[in-house]
Amino acid sequence: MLDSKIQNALNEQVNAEMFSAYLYLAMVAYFNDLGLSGFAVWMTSQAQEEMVHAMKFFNYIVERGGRIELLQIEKPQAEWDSPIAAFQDAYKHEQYITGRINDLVNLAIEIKDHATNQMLQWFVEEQVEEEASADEVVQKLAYVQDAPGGIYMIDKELGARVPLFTMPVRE
Ligand code: OFO
Repeated sequence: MLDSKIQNALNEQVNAEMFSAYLYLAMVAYFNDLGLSGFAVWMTSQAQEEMVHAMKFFNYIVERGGRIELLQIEKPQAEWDSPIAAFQDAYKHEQYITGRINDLVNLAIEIKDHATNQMLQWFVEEQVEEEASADEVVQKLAYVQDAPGGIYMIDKELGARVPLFTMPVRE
């Protein structure tokens, strides 16, 4: 049985993960609009991962006998000034999510919920990767400084990311 405080916090995390998916889908739309299909493929995979994150929290709450309450998902930003601005936002967003995961761990420890703490360790590790992968693209984009040749190369590279599951992607 889940303590009500942690149940609410985990329930809110389902919403935060769904918002992450929404934010990255907004970036998919932005990149498609720019004709950067490789960037869009990369962000589609990222959005898929976020849906998986949301379902991990969802399933955990159910498994522990908790009750899900789906909350309203905030409307994400739709436009960015440049590809690097979008990726900087993705990196910033991942740092924000890391903070949320750390707060959840702190709460689980505070109320001595060892099972939740253990489940959250997967996310602690995942956030290291999430921050690193967004930051890696920011660094590459900073390196090419909007030079069309460089953007083209990065687009090709990002387009090679393999999606988690099949979904219609605009090529
Ligand atoms: Fe991108 O890690 Fe979940 O939100």
